[in-house]
Amino acid sequence: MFDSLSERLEGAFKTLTGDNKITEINVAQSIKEIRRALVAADVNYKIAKEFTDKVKEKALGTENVLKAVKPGQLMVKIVQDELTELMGGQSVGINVKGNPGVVLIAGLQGSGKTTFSGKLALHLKEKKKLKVLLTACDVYRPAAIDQLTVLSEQVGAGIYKEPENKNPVEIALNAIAHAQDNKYDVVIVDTAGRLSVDEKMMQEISEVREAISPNETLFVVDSMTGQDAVNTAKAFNDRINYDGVVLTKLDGDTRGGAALSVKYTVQKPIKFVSTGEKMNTLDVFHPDRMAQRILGMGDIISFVERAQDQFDEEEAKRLEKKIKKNKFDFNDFLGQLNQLRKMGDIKSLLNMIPGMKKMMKDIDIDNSAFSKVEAIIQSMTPQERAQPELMSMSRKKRIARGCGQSMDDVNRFIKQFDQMRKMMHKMSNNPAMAGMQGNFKPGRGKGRRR
Ligand SMILES: Nc1nc2c(ncn2[C@@H]2O[C@H](COP(=O)(O)OP(=O)(O)OP(=O)(O)O)[C@@H](O)[C@H]2O)c(=O)[nH]1
Ligand SMILES: [Mg+2]
Repeated sequence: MFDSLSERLEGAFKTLTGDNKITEINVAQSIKEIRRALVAADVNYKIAKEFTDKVKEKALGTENVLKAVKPGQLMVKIVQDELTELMGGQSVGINVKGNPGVVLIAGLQGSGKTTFSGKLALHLKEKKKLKVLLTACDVYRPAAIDQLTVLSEQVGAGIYKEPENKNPVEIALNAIAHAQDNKYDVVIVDTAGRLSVDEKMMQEISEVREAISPNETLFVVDSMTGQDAVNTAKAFNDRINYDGVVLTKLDGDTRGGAALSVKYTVQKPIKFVSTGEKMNTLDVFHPDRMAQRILGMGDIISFVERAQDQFDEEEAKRLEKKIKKNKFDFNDFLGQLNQLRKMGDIKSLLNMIPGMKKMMKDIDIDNSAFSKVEAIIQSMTPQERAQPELMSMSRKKRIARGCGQSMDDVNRFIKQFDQMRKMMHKMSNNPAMAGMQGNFKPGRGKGRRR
């Protein structure tokens, strides 16, 4: 997710590494790079310009206050704050209170409406213990009804459909009556999409909206479509004044423009992001965590949350403690790998772990990518697994022989594990600083001063 944006921003901060104070001149170069990075990520020029103007003002303004902080670190912090702000600042939840609560789903064809409807049903059922009824209001494609029916079975939600009825307003109203009779807490209304914004679709969705007065109208948009996504978001908002945005397909090769500029453009919060085809790949959107991810700091909080869904709280707490004490060991790592396997969509999960993105960069990630690492760990003695700091050259040689991997592989893995462990430890004690000192460590830059 957002790989090239992350890399370019990192480059922008690097231009400041050799300097020990912020000046008009060195900031200008960095700012220019940041702007370029945003524009390359498909953020509209005007938004990018306004963004960097703010960053510049803050950077020059804080110069005297924060003498102790290196310019590169200061810049990262400012950009992190501004990115968070740009994406909405606070996370905004979904309101489904009602008798029943009603959520209307709108968006273009293929944006991921039906998939999201299923995911939201699962989310509400598991996180809020609600009884959910999915309603098929796509009256144009019979297959759409089947698709939603299959999803409803998968996630354990009810389904309401009228295959013969071609009137979405009637179907939606009947669904709500059915929900009241059958004690459903929430009705999710999945609607039809069109290839592009057109009058007929807008008319239909606004009629449904007026008839059922939903608690929430959510606009679903494919983040892969960049600026187009933002334009469509605007067209829909002008017409149906929705309550929130759902960004889908963030697991793909998306540049990030939609996530960064949709809030600014329509002034509606992004409420959820979707990162895969499986039903458990939905995340509540948190602007601050997304900013961290973009800056290559990972998103350990979301990761731990997902982990908590998978195994018990005790285990998550135990890990958190170990990370804090810098005692995260190879057994924990192996345990995590096994949990990940069960969760699917390994790649997007891995990106949440600080440092993991780099660690896995050259590895084609599928389940078999882990076998190498697992073989290495399995060749360690129990003592070595529990105390990574024991690792020595002779031990590594023995491990390499034992698992049939090359010495290089073993060395690399252990080094990366070490880095990851350090970074997780720092993150757990001070998230902002860890990111700065970790990924954006002033390194090869000339004239590095302490
Ligand atoms: N990789 C990925 N694929 C997704 C995601 N969300 C949906 N898809 C896929 O995108 C395709 C379209 O998804 P649908 O949910 O059918 O989209 P829709 O908006 O309901 O489409 P129409 O009903 O035809 O308008 C399907 O193949 C989904 O599996 C996502 O977050 N990530
Ligand atoms: Mg659909």
